[in-house]
Amino acid sequence: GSRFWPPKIPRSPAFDETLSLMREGYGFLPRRFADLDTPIFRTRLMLRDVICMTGPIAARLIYDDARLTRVGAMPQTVLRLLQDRGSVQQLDGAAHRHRKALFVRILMEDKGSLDRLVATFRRQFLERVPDWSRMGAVALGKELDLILFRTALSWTQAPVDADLLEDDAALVADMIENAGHVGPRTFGTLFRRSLLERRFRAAFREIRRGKLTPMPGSPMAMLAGYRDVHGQLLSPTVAAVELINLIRPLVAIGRYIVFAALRFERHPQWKEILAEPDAERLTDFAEEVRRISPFFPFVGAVARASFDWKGYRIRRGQWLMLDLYGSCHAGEAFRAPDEFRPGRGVRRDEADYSFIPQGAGSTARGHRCPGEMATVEILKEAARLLAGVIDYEVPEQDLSVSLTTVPTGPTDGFIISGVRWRG
Ligand code: HEM
Ligand code: MYR
Repeated sequence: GSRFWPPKIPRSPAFDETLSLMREGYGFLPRRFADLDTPIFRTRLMLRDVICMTGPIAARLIYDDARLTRVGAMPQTVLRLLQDRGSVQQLDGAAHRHRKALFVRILMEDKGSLDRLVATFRRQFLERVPDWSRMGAVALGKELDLILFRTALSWTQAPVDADLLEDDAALVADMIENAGHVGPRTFGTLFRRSLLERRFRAAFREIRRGKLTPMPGSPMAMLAGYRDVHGQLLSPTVAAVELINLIRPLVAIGRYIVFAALRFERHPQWKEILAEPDAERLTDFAEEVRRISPFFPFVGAVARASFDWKGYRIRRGQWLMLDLYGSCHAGEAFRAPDEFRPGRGVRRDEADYSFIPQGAGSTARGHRCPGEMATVEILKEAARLLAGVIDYEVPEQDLSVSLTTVPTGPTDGFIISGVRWRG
């Protein structure tokens, strides 16, 4: 990179920048790296000292599982809306690797499991098309929440009563929507989540008592049967937390699908190209959508012990932050980074510390997202459906994407109309 690692970590002049972070969203970190002309600076967030970093060198550090932990790395409300206490993300060392292997098996190694997931998504999507034709205007994001929630239930085999399905889908979408800020809706969402966790906990207890038998090989069965490093089964509480860690992020993929639909509007040639399915070009498109779209803004980590790194002294307990969004938009790594160019051919690659929308480094040994393959495959399937299987109009609306809201999306949500099968 062209940016210079200074001998001493510069400090941002403000006393505490929590309010600026909330105001500036995705732009907060990139703006300060640019203004201070450095890939590293120190500031205070929520009155706590934090070192903020960007780029591939920093990504190597933040995804170094030996020296860092995710415990204490995000505000409690964010933690409990997303990964939650007791989750794989809150484990370190051998216990983390052992539990992570379960996610890697379910989401990466078991080809059948991944194929079932994509096929389920396709079926759930196609099932909605006749209704969309009758509806006139369709809010794509909301429809995708429901489609992906149904997909997640069917694929994991998580039990949810039919009459609660729409409420539960909205709850899971709210976990994601509210993770970026603390507001009046945070606590209501946390409370509703606790009720869902309670129901899932009860389901795992019934499995233990032999009163419920999940389909063998399903994620529900894998979670129920998983034994940790000490040969212990997961407590029903932790099993429920990890079940939500499969369901919630699958629903989050809908946000990338909306960004993909938005790209089809801005670059209609890509809709034409993908109307004739071509595996490589679908991957080019899906991966470039992951690179360019503002989604997971940054990740936090905490030093487990004091150490020296690049001439800096990092003290035990030091809070660190890595700019994922900015790293994916760095001019040093990507030519014309703000331009949508699927032809650049970025791919998920554990050796590439620049293209890191869902974390960096080793999935099996560090905290990198195990859901990337599932995300890419579902995104490809969605692109195939939107470009090649259905036709629709995009009526006049505000399609601008605010970079100050986290997470974000098109202002009017992305409304489509006149949905029909492609002739
Ligand atoms: C971890 C983003 C989809 C399951 C992560 C991390 C990021 C991320 C940035 C790393 C957090 C860290 O370094 O501490 C995303 C985004 C997604 C997505 C933007 C788009 C929808 C998925 C999917 C699944 C999933 C589909 C599973 C079905 C997980 C789990 C972890 C994780 C279990 C914790 C891994 C660990 O701590 O070892 N995700 N993810 N994610 N993700 Fe995803
Ligand atoms: C998931 O559901 O796990 C995947 C996507 C969630 C995106 C939520 C974006 C807001 C995150 C704020 C992170 C603050 C970390 C210090």
